[in-house]
Amino acid sequence: MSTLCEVVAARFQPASSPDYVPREYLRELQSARLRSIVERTYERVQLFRSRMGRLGLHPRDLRGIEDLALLPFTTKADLRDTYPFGLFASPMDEVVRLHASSGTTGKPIVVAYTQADLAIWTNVMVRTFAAQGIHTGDIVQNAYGYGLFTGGLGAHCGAEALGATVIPISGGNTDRQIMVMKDFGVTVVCCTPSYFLHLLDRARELGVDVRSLPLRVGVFGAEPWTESMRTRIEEQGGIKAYDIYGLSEIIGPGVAGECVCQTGLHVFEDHFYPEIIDFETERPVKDGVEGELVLTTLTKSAMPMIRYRTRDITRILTEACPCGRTMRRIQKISRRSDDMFIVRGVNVFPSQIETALLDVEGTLPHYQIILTRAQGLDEIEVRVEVTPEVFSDKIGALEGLHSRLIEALDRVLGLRVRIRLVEPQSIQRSEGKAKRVIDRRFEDQ
Ligand code: DLL
Repeated sequence: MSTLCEVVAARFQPASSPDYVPREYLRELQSARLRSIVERTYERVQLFRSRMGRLGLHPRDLRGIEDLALLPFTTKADLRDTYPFGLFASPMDEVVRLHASSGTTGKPIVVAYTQADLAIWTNVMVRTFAAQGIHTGDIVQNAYGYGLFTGGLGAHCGAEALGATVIPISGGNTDRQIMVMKDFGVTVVCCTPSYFLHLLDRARELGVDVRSLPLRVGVFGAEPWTESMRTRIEEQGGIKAYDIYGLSEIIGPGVAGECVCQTGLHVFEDHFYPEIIDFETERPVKDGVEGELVLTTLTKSAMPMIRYRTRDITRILTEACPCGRTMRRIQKISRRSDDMFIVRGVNVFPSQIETALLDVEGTLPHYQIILTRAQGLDEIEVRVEVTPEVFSDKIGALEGLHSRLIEALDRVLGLRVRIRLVEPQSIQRSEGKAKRVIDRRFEDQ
């Protein structure tokens, strides 16, 4: 019997779609596009030209994609240092849209699009949605924030161009989201995974059974989420939950997305070339090895990014995807190199904590990590919501859960962590990206 993936692969393999181009052809295309984007950036962006100069490099030295690693990196600090428009490669009268995202200091980083860039963005969003089985006739509730954040408008233009019906509801006002979902017959929802969990909780409180609604697909991204979280979302929402990845510096959502096989995110390699580098040596690693994702935009005009250091940690998957797409996949991004924190000498990633918590029966996927320092010693406390059943049960159930969680975290982190079990709904919900870590260690210093 055919698997779902094979059926879909057979049905949706239009010869003209770039998603299925033979790899040899793709490589030629990537090489040609790289040469031309490097030339453009060299001519128009002072920072890039001077870096190339320092390395003794000229665009004509570049043969093709095989020489990518010769080129200098670009970082978030470069965007900060050239704030607001210093990395633009198009004159302002060709720039038709600006977005912004948080920087490492008080100022945001600003990104720009020409008409052609917006068309590329729409194209990759259409391909993402199509790969997730979304089509004309679907009713898409777009609860990503509209505004400077790229999530809202990115998903909006893609869903509209695909031919679906878009509800541009933006983030927030959860009761209204639930009403709209129910009354408008919504079939697809786009938002952060943490916000969707909040929406599910609130729906339950309002007596709305999301499983009985026509909703069938969720397109979740903008923050890391684990496989355990996916299982909860799919079970509680009665939907298929797909991952979508992107970042403002590269284009916004639509750099990569899962197909119905849910085995990694296909990178739209005809526009964004992925490399994985080793943190220490900063050299590219082989496919399959974990490291930091570095992306090069091959086609964007207004703000080309050459070897942009995303800080996101992943690896390129080597096996072919059963869906038949030739675009390589990256593994779900579980963490960033810079959300790592160090407690008593131990490197900790929030996602490790999340996975350990969710593997223990009786917890809810709402948690917060609080870091404090007492007499020079770091303390880590994890506040986690427990299910109403556990919470209303005898004290024994809470105590049992408490020690199971301590053990689970000790096993994963090798650290004694303080656990505070809190009642459902007591951790503040976010309408966008969830704030998982509160670091108070340096407040009084
Ligand atoms: O979050 C773009 C986006 C909007 C992606 C909607 C998906 C859906 P920024 O605000 O610039 O852009 O944040 C980019 O968010 O470098 C990752 O660390 C994180 N991120 C984005 N998508 C995912 C994901 C948007 N699917 C930063 N999984 C990135 C894990 C993600 N992390």
